[in-house]
Amino acid sequence: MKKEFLDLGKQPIANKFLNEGEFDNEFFFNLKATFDEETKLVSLSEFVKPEMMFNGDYTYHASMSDTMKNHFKTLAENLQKEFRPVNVLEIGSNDGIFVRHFNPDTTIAVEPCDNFADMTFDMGYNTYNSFWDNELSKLIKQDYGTMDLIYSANCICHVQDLDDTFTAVGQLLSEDGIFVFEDPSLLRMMERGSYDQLYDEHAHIFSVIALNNLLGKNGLEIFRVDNLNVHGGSNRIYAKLKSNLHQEIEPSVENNIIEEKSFGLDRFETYEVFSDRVKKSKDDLISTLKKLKEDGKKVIAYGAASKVTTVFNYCGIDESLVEYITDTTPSKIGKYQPGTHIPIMSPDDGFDETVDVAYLGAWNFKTEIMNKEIDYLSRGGKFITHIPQVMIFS
Ligand code: JHZ
Repeated sequence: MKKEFLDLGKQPIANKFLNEGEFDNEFFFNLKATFDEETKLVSLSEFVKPEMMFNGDYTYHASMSDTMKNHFKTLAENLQKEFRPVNVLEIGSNDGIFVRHFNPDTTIAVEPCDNFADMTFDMGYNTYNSFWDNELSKLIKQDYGTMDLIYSANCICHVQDLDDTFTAVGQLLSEDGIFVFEDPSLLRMMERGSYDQLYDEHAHIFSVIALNNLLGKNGLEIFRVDNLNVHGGSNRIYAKLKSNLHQEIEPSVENNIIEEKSFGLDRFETYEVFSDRVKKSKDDLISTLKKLKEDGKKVIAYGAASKVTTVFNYCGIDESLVEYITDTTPSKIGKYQPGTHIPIMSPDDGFDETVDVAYLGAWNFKTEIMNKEIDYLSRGGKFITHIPQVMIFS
């Protein structure tokens, strides 16, 4: 049975940045999170149609950060060294940040957003401009045979029907093939109070406990879990076919499950406590921003991440508290944040000496940003965050 524990109010499509004149008739849905007592999976109570989120207007470019470019390069090298895969497929290949490290002759990209599918196609990869499902998996198997490595980053948690996704993976894997995927960690979200990991795209936030149940139901088995720092704390899951007995199950699987259980991720009460923490975070953020305003400070936001859409819409933050948001992504600049309609500017135009405090929307890139903005900090500029609790820092 699914039990609701968090209500983040009416929310728009987090990555649908608007042009002037597009504010009327904007789509909103109820963003609520549920816990499934049976599978222990945390999901949204209402799913948004995938075509409304992932289409030719999709704006999230994975390669906008050096941290992520290095992250995928290192991973690709390690996977090649350890598993020596020949046939490789990526689900949700975005701008090619991962596949670019593999041979285009034996690597397939799957990407539903036309603008990004065009990019990997132009890079020479066989690209299926399509959503991942059983039908597509069968078609690929017919055309190319089985895969030695199926990889996916920040994408499986977007998929609403996980049983279909996992059976589609299982039937395309070669006998010794591996399925590696990484998504935000539920444990880290709960520890850090990062409720902004919840938005339309994130249909689920995974615990290892829940994935162990769901993969197991669909003929797959986790054999390793890596805990990663990226995107506010993620888990990289390595899975294999249950019938593959060569690959040993490593202690990291059980260790993660033990850690999650000791935090209480398998109990509903833990989520009720989290919900109270989120309400307090909202009150603290609004009162801190109001105080800064009263003190005559110029406050902006740094990074128009999807996560900021959740926070600003949930907290009711508008231009009266945060003048504008700066972001380096060309397709976001000149547009307006979904729901709040706060303008997005290039950092070259908006991150100047008039700024007193910047809300760190891209808090998951804190180290990269602190290093980059050394001049801002040394002239007295400050940041504000809600992770792990609301605070101003420099
Ligand atoms: P960032 C997206 O989430 C959506 P978002 C998706 N659902 C997901 O799961 C994660 O990615 C992986 C900007 N920026 O990466 C770039 C600067 O302006 O946290 C981005 O617009 N200056 C697929 O949107 C935003 O911040 C900088 O120096 O929450 C960060 O968005 C840096 C480093 C980033 O993902």
